[in-house]
Amino acid sequence: SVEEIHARTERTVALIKPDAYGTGKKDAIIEKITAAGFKIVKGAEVQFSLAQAQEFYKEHQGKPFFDELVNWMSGTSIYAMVLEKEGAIDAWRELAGPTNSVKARDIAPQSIRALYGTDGSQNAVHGSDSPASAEREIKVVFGDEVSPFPEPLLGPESQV
Ligand code: DGI
Repeated sequence: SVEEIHARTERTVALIKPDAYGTGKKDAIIEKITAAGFKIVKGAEVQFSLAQAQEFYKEHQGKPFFDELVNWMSGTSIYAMVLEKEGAIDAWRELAGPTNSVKARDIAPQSIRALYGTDGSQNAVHGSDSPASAEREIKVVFGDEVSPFPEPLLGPESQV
């Protein structure tokens, strides 16, 4: 049914982080994203304020790597996207690969983090980890500019 299709279609946040964006890997990463069947609902170069980076990563507040992470993520431009497809949240994390780019090169050598990331702190891309995170992160990055939810699919009876 239309409801079932709609329920499985998700939006997620993809960020191309400074180590990949600053070294010109955007086009190669976007090629992998579109080849995997994602629709890019929105894409924009952004630079986080420090407060915005702290808000984005607030679940990690207090951890030893927090300050370095938010300073790095707000120190230069990144490329932010909202991706959409069925099961987008898990599908994008799968394509991105394991958190640590060095380990990713053993575990998932074709993943984006293996190919374009640096190490355990700087790993090329971000992906939301749940529907609630995706909704929150879309608001932190894009405000009211982008809806966290896909457009409802219209059945033939709705099309004039
Ligand atoms: O969802 P992920 O990005 O895969 O991982 P996460 O939400 O647990 O962590 C967010 C980012 O913080 C991650 O992409 C890299 C960094 N990070 C996570 N764990 C560590 C870390 N950085 C350092 N230096 N050490 C860590 O243990």
